[in-house]
Amino acid sequence: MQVEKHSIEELNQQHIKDHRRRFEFAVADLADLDEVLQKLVAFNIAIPSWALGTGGTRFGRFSGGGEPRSLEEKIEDVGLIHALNRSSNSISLHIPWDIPEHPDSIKTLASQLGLHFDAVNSNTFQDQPGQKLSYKFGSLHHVDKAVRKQAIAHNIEVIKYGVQLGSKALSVWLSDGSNFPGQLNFRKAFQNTLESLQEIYEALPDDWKVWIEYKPFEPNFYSTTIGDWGQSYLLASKLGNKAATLVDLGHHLQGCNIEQIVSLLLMEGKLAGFHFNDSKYGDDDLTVGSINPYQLFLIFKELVEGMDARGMNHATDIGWMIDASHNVKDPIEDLLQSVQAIKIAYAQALLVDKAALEAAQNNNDVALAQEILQQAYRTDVRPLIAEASLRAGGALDPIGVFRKLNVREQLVKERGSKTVATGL
Ligand SMILES: [Mn+2]
Repeated sequence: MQVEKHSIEELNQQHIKDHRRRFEFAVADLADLDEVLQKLVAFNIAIPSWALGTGGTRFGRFSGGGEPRSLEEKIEDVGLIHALNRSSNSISLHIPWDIPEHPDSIKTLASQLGLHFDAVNSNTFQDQPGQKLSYKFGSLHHVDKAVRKQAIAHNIEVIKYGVQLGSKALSVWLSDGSNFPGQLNFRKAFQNTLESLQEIYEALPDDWKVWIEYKPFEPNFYSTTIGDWGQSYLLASKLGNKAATLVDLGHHLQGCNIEQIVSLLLMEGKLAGFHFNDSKYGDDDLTVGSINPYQLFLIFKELVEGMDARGMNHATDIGWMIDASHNVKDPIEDLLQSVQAIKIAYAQALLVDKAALEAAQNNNDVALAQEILQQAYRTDVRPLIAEASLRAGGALDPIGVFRKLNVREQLVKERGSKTVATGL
């Protein structure tokens, strides 16, 4: 199904007076309003193909109704999200969960919905039916060269799918690691990983990038071969200009200063992309902004400042993607909430008085520096996000429209109540 533009406009009209009043109040003191709104309109966040169904945990999975049954239906769902918020104009595919059997028709369907294809993701953390060799003890770092070769070939195959769809990046996350001390020679594991990545790197088209994601633990609980940003950065540096580090917010130990990592990776030109989610304990994959919105703001403050320092385009020079799992919420509502939270943090970061902050830092005026940051963070920017959505043809209140139009009920009618999307 599709949400008609006129349905969104009709519902917007019902709230336009309240919106205007809130908006006028919110922007009264804002000097560069047009610039901020333009940036908000341009800012899009990719939706991963595995986030459109209800996820599970290792204890169970409680699927909702009307989940997408095919890649086509997943693309339709991203189209729905984009129609509502005008901020989700791309989809990131996971191979082999979402192999495009007919790339041309998939591409056409996506472009009809105003979508393109973001990074493609490989998977060597599971064995697939009919697979010759097992990844039980790792993939690109494996002690057996034959296993490494199989994993390399898979990544090269994923690049080929991506080329057919117009993607420009391969995103690699390895679960390779060890569960017990003594299981692994760290140096050999790293060296094997590097050599495997070098072969994959050689297969990248000229205008492609490879994004190297890190994670400290899970599924392995003693060591992970690409466990932190240092290990990812080391690999990316040795590989070359087409390789960079991908930061997933949930892939850090508790208390880690993620904003500082982001700042330095940006400084070195090695921040490739971002996976947004939120967490309280570990890699919880919760809705963005649901647990620690202040941290998200501090990260965006570094992103904006660091990208401006390098003259980068906020919207397009870094890969922005949600990587979350929805166990108890409607996946589309959850994704709409995540995108809103990201845009709120981005807008607040755009409001930071950079010149005043720099002066406070140079004067060691610690209290003033904090005041300046929190002044931006405590500004209610929701009317700006709503105005940006309105100007781009989206809904003032995306979730409200999703509910008022009974979108999920219609999807259940179309697809059935016992559907299960591919993914974790
Ligand atoms: Mn991730």
